[in-house]
Amino acid sequence: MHRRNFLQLTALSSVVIGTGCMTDNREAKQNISAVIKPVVISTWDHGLPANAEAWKILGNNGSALDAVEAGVRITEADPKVDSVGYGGLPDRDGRVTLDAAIMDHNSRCGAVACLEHIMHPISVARLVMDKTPHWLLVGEGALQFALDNGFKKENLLTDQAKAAWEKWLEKKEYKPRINAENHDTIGMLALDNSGKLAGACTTSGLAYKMHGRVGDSPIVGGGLFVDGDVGAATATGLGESIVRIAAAHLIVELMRQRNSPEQACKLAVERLIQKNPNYKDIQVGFLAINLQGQTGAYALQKGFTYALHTPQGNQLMDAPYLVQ
Ligand code: SD4
Repeated sequence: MHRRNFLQLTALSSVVIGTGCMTDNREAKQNISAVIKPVVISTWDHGLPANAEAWKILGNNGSALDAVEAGVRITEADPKVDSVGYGGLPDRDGRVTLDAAIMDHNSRCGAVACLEHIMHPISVARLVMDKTPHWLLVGEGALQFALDNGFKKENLLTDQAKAAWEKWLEKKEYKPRINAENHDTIGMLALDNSGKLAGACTTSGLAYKMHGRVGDSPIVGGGLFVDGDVGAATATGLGESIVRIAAAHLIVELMRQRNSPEQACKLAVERLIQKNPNYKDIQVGFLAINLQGQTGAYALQKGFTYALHTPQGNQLMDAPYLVQ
């Protein structure tokens, strides 16, 4: 269903969903007739099955934190999604390396970066948050921690991803790629029935990157940020451009200044353009949610879709974008 139709549908119901059409604080305040919850929003079309999984928890009064972890695990295990978990495209040495982060309502955070051989980096990130005094584990240390905690060592390089990498190698470039097309990272944000927020972000990062390269997704404040007093945000797209503006943190701070989620995402895209002279060659998409359950998105270029699940249903939406 298209965004416009979805808006018509929600307009018929008694709640008003913040679509981000609101551009100032007074309007934003006036349009909040009820808190919408639970709500879950996630990047790209594979957000639909991920949202559906999260909804099994949210719809049963479960926690946003459990919901976002369960939701993105669906994408991590899907071999058809070539930018997340199993089936992810490898780095230029043929190694699948994964980044993930999770945050709760109280801004507790856990993350892993450059983790190999583990199907569900998001659950390792959750364990880093819950069971260690640290927030981020990387590489061998992250793998060791996962194995010590019962995770299985697996081969995550599917035949299809291997074939794509071998084809890439034939060009004999062996250059890390900066691209606009490989950006199916899943970022998911949820508000549960008790009014608590959480977020998760998980990715195999840029295809054919240098070994050891880490993007924005596991970086708190870059690809993910949650502040239970305000809202939450997540990012997809070229991590190197996203961290230059600490995008997820910026978006949450813009919501703190009473911008609607969509307006906050749009302002962040504008900032990203200012700071990244190569903005025409890249893609970036942002998602945000606030404590009222209003959601919003904005992209740099055309083509960013996201999935929104409210009590009215699970819908695919086209994000507005800035560069025509
Ligand atoms: C990264 N933001 O590693 C991620 C890329 C992405 O699907 O969105 N990939 O830079």
